[in-house]
Amino acid sequence: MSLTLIRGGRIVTAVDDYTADILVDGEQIVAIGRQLPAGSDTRVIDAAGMLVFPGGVDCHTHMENTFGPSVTADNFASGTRSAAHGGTTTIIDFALQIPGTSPLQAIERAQSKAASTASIDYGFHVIVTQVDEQVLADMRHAIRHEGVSSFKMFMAYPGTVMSDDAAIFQAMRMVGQHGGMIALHAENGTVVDLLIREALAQGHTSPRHHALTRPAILEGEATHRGIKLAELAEAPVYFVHLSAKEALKHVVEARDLGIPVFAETCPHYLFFDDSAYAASDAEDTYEHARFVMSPPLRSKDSQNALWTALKTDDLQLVSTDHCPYCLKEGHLGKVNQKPLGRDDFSRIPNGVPGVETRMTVVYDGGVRNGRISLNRFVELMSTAPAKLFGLFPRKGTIAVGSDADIVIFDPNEAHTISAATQHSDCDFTLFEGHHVHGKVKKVLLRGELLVDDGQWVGKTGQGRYVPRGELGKYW
Ligand code: DUC
Ligand code: ZN
Ligand code: ZN
Repeated sequence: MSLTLIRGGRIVTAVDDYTADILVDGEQIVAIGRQLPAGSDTRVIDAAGMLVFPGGVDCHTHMENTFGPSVTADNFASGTRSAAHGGTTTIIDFALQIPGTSPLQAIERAQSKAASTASIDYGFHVIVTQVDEQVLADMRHAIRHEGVSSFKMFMAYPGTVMSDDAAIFQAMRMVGQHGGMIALHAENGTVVDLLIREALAQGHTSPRHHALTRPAILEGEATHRGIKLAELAEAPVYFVHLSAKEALKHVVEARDLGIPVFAETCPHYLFFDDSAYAASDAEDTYEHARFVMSPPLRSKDSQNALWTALKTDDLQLVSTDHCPYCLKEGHLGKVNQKPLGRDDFSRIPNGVPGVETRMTVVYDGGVRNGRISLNRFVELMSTAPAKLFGLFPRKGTIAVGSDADIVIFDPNEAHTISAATQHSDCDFTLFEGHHVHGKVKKVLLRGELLVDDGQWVGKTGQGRYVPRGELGKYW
């Protein structure tokens, strides 16, 4: 057994804020108190003047995920190292059901990619692309026996991953009875598709047409429809990457009625808006491809509404949707990246990196700017995702008996974010040049140091699969 004493830090959880020592024995926290004694064999970490948070839980990442011809730029090795540097110690990634195959095979495939390469803990949602009786039975099995209790379904991308309303309803009805939850990508896919075809036919090929063909009203419509389907199915529902006030209003309305509706937003929607597309009309498709994600960036009004909703718990958490594609074709040998859509915005792979910057930018822009409290920050970054997705109290808090996933954070250290100093295999960050206060200094995963004074000291493969329990215990 190895003992570690984290001495004198300001421990912040979703509800607590006090200065104390944390004793870690092996993988877990075994004591919290003032002036805990250290034996000669105890490693002591001085955390005086530092904030001490539970490790971040990012429940929306795409490591080595394949969408059409493109594979995301981070695999589990690079992506989880990058996450750890940003203070995240658990991710929930995606396992894609290839139509005609079982969700259980999808889990097996995802497990084989992550098992020996992830350096932080991980779980999976299955992306369900086809529903029949056998698939429903396999989903039930996944909840009970595989630790996979959430499933993403797409209301967008017809012809590839989109599910129709009946399939979504069937899946919701089943998971609602068995402790699971459907996570929805809410955009009206067939109308978006029509708008894309019309834009291209008129010769509009530049990236800003990505945003123009995915209007907020179509996110609002799909969100409303998803809520109604969930209501009828008597099941909880979760909206991924909620970006628009037109969608948020339906979530707020449902939650006010006590319907179990949950939603995340992402840092890119909190810090960027659709003015980013303004100059992208001409030939310069390449640079503005960096802002191609789905849903696209929204209005300033939407952005303000998202911040308010984070404060009032109308939105429950901030995930990254870390779905990185490089700006430069061939960077680290990666192909079919953003330049794929140089002449046709609809071919630009949708997604941006973010797993390394999530905690820092939300701390700086949220806590330091007075938009959210420190406790709320921890809740959004760690506790709420752990509770919603069946990881709490093993993850998501600092408590005796919890995994010793701990972030030591200097609230005052100023630095400038740059892809050049990050650890992702992606060649850009949306936050390039942003000057922020607050830096992740040390990160422990189950008692092992991964990051020490900003330096990587972890090991590839030391992450572990965390089976998740049935959901609904903490709503
Ligand atoms: N949705 C996601 O959640 N991630 C990447 C692409 C998308 O449309
Ligand atoms: Zn999505
Ligand atoms: Zn995603």
